[in-house]
Order: sequence, then structure tokens, then C-alpha cells
Amino acid sequence: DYPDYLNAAVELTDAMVAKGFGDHTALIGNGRIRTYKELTDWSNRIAHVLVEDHGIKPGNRVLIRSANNPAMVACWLAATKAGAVVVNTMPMLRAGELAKIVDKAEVVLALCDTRLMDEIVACAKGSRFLKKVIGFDGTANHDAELDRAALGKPVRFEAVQTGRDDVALLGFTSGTTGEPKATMHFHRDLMIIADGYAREVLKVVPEDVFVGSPPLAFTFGLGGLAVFPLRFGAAAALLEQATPPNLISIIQQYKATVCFTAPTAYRVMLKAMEEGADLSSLRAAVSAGETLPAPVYDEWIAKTGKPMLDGIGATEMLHIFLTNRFDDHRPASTGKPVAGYEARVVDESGDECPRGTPGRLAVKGPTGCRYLADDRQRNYVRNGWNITGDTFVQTEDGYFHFAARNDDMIVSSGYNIAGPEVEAALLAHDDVLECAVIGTPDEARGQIVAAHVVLTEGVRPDEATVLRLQEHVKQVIAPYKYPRRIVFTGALPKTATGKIQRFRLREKH
Ligand code: 3SK
Repeated sequence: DYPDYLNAAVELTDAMVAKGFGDHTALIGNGRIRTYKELTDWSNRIAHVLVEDHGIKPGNRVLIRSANNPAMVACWLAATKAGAVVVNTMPMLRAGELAKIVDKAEVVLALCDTRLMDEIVACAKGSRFLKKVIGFDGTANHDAELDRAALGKPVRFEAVQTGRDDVALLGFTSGTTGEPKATMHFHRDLMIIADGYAREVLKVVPEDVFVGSPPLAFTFGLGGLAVFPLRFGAAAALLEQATPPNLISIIQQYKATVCFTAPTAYRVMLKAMEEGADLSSLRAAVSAGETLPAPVYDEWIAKTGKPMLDGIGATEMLHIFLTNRFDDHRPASTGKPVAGYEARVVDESGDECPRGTPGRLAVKGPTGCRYLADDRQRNYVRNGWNITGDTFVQTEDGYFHFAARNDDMIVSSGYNIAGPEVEAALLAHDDVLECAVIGTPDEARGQIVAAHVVLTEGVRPDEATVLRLQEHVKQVIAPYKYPRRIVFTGALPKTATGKIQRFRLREKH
């Protein structure tokens, strides 16, 4: 239950100071620590600039372009306090990609880290909507237009009294298909993900320190690295370059307790532990973005004594809705619904499949999909159920298991082969660091199974390795599923949340 008027940014800053968290660390980044009081004052000053100097009105769309750093969080909070609808975007987007977002969201103002200005300025030049780009300093120096303007403003700001069901955020997703969609989320939704998943599953306490790799530009990162810690008086240590080695060192430096990342980074962490890295401060290792291979899950338990929390979310649903729990977890399973959500596996007509039968994962709960002006809404939401793009199986005892993304099913010589099953078999081999399995056209068989493989360091990408991996898959799963083609590659194409973009691999064939 939330009050009729609710501003999520006020709840995460001013309200936390009022609750006595003023001196607690809120954010760590670029070598500096910011307390809740500092973050509150900082975001209030920026909110003044937005309203008084740039005429931002409730409902205006404001784009933010930055890597993960405290200044980005301050800008997001400030724009939210001013009643704007925020569109967070990633540093690597080019002018053409930004233009699609700006047009769709009708963005009027952009706040941009001064190190990333070129592409957004180019985008603004030809834009019908975007008229102003203001630079902020994403480093700890505070020396850019926005920072200087903010210095002259008061630390108190009368935040816009947004309704709890006013849109606060437009989360853009290109999913695994490449076609961008904007998902609308309310102020209330930002509270719900913290009061649901973060409270119920992660059991966040003020002593927690969050780290992770997902960009704040994606709802996975915004939830995990800003909303969740700030809702409970905890801290987040932000990394502009969240490579696995950087993650490992920041965990060690700040004794991080909660980590959000994808299975590949956990594999690197497991290896680093063998070489002496001390990651014992972590009490919660959240894995999402890609399915968690059972061997990684097993090894994590063996090395840390704690389960890895595999979960699945969606930009459409804002955050995680199915998850394993500390005291209720299974290998190769995504667990059960987060409190308040219901999930089921349905067939093409929307009827529930018998337990054990694969079908579409459908979910219903306090957050859900609201595409902005997009016909695809009617495909995603049917009879109140959000129909995700994933094929799942529910076991007799209620646990959900990922089978494939709907477009990851391969039909070869009349056999249905789930790409992720072949991937799991390949990943069980020590030579394979990462892989993606797709179907490629084949005259005789319709499609054949093709695996794109990143090899573990030191393994030779030669014919002997191909044969070894093919033989291994035939031993682990039904031999007809083995990858007839194996392509070695240095890296796989991924979304910013770490999902492998198999459609990009398909485009190559
Ligand atoms: O599973 C995901 O990729 C996801 C997407 C949005 C928010 C949270 C998550 C885990």
C-alpha cells in the first residue's frame, strides 16, 4: 500500500535522511564516498537547475547518458524529483540509436557525461524534440555546466508531488531481437521491486554494500545498484567499467555483500577464488541475464557454502519476478515467483500446460508491461498475464526451469532441439568459457545446430578441439543434438544486461 502521492526519488533520499541515514554511505564511485545527506542535497540542487534554468515540467522526458557513476544517479534522482519521466541510456549508443529513443520518448532535454557528448549532440542536431544537451562531470571533479549551475542552488527542493501511478521511468529494451520498445514504469513500481524482491528475497540490511555489472541504464542495474540499496539505507559501489577483474577488486576493496551479475562473471570469480581472491564478504550472489549453468551453481555452493540466486526478470516487468532463495533453491532452476507475483506455463491459447510440459512463461503481479504506443502490447499482455518470450517447464513440485527463448528452438531433420540444452552440455566441458547455440539454414536438414564458442584461455581453436567438443556433447545429451558446426570466436555479442544476442549470430548465416 502506497500513498496516493509518491515521488520515488524523495523516498530514496530525503526520506532516508529523515529516517536517520544521513551519515550512512549511499554511493561509492570514482574514488569518492557520498552519504545519503550529500546525495540528497546534490540531487536537490540539480532538480533546481532543471526546473528553474531549463523549464522542466512534470511529465517532460529527460534522457540521461552515462556510464555507472554517482553523478548519473544524482541526475536520475533530480529529474525524478522534478516530476520528469527519465530515460536512462548507455554510453555506447550511437547517434542513430539515440535518435530512435529520443523520437519514441519525445525527449526534450538530455543530461550527458561530458566524456560522451559527441553522439548525443549529433542526435540533437537533427531532432524535432531534443533541444538541449547539458553536460555533467561524471568524474569526481564536478566541473561541467550542470555542476556549476547546481553549486549556486539551495539544498532543499520541493519535489513534484507525483501520483503513485504517474510514469517515472521509460525503460528501453531491444531484447534479443533488436527492435527497441519503451516500457513505462510508475513511481510506485520502483518501490514495489524494492519492497518485494529486495526485501523478501535478498533481505537487504543497511550494512549491505551492493556491486554489479548491469548498467544503470537498464532496469536490472537501476534496481540492483540504486533502488535496492537506497531503499534500505545500504550502499552501492559503482563501476564505470564492470569487467570481472574490476568487480573482483571492488568486492574485495569495499567488502561488498550483494553482487548482481551474469554467470560468465561468476565463472571468472570462481577461478579467481582458486587463485586466492577473497570474495567471502559476499552474502548474496544474484545471477541473471543468462541461464545459470548447473556446474557454476554447484561450484559456487561448494566454494562459498551459499547458493547463487538465479533469477529472471524483464524490462517489461521492471525487475526480477522468479527466483531461487537462500533457503529454497535448485540447480538449473529459476525457482518460484517473488511474493506478489504468480507464474504459470501456458500453451499457444493461453491455457496452463500440465506440469512437466514446456510452454510459454506467463507472469502476473504488481508490476507489468505497459509499452509506450506500441502494438506489441497486445501480444505481451493477454487476459492480465504478461507472456514472456521464454519457454519454461514447471516441475510437479512447482519449480520453474528455463528451456529456451521462444526463438531459440532449432528444428533439424524434424527434431526439436533446444539451443540452451546444447549450450549447457558444451559449458560442462572445461575447454568452453562461453557459448551460444543457434540453428542455421541447411538444405538437407532444414536447420543444423551451430555453436559459437569462446574457448578457455590456452585451448587451441583447431579441428581436434571441434571433434573433442562434438564427442563430449554426444556423451552428455542425445547424439542427434550435437553441434554439426562449431565456430570459435573471441567474444559473443551481448545486450548490456549480459544476454547473448543470438539474433546477431543468426544474421551472419
Ligand atoms: O532477467 C533479466 O534480464 C532482467 C531484466 C530486467 C530486469 C531484471 C532482470 C533480471
